[in-house]
Amino acid sequence: MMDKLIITAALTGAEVIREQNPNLPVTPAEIAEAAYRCYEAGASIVHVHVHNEDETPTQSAAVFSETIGLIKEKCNIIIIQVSTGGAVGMTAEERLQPVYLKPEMATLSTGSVNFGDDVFLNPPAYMEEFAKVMQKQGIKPEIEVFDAGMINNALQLVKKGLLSEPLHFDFVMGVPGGIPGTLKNLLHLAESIPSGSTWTVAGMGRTELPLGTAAIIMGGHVRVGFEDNIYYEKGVLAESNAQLVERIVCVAGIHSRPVASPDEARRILSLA
Ligand code: KMH
Ligand code: ZN
Repeated sequence: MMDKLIITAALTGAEVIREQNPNLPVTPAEIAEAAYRCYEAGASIVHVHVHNEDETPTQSAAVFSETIGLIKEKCNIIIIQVSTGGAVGMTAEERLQPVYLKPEMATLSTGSVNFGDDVFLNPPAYMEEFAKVMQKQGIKPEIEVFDAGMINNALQLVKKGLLSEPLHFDFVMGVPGGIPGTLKNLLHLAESIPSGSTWTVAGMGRTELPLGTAAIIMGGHVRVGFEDNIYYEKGVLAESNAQLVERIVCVAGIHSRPVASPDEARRILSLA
């Protein structure tokens, strides 16, 4: 029997700007409104990145704190997952700032990967430090897997006592430089994690819908949103993050997979 489907809304990302899609939420108030609309549409987790006023990405504790406060004012129930990936080129200290605000979840990338023309650096020292801080703060990490070897890196952290099972993975597929977003690769990743783990898939661009559909059928979970994909269909920009959530809820319905509420997601993910 499959768990109910956990939908994560990745509302905005470090690499996306309003010029690419005018419906992108940028300010803390816009991000909070988008989170609420995604919750209403069926999301139980919001993955949060924030921006400066000039739209550049930031990991500033002040901006995160304002944004999280506004999300909670609008929607106290949704699970907040902060990004510790931030943007390429940020230091570990910069990236870790939102973790000290004690959100329920935070991302933990377990390996370095080429990222377009850049490199997203996650050497062992970063992974260990990030995992330690999350463990100390009682935050559930979502292990971000941009390529297959990153699963093994996460298992090394388990061996070192820095991560505890059950693990929760996010297969981030289709980043230029990372694992391509094919069904064969998704099957391989899903079969490579320890039994008892949970997983979600974030397919970049046009892979978002087919990989999300596969995850629904396979018993995984799904992430959608403007961080990963700004289009509704080829050449048509999405109107909102909520529109992308609504579509995946519809696909889940077609496949008779009920959608989890935030509290059901907390149980499925063994959140404290
Ligand atoms: N912006 C990417 C370099 C995460 O949120 O944890 C990293 C990223 C991953 O977005
Ligand atoms: Zn992110």
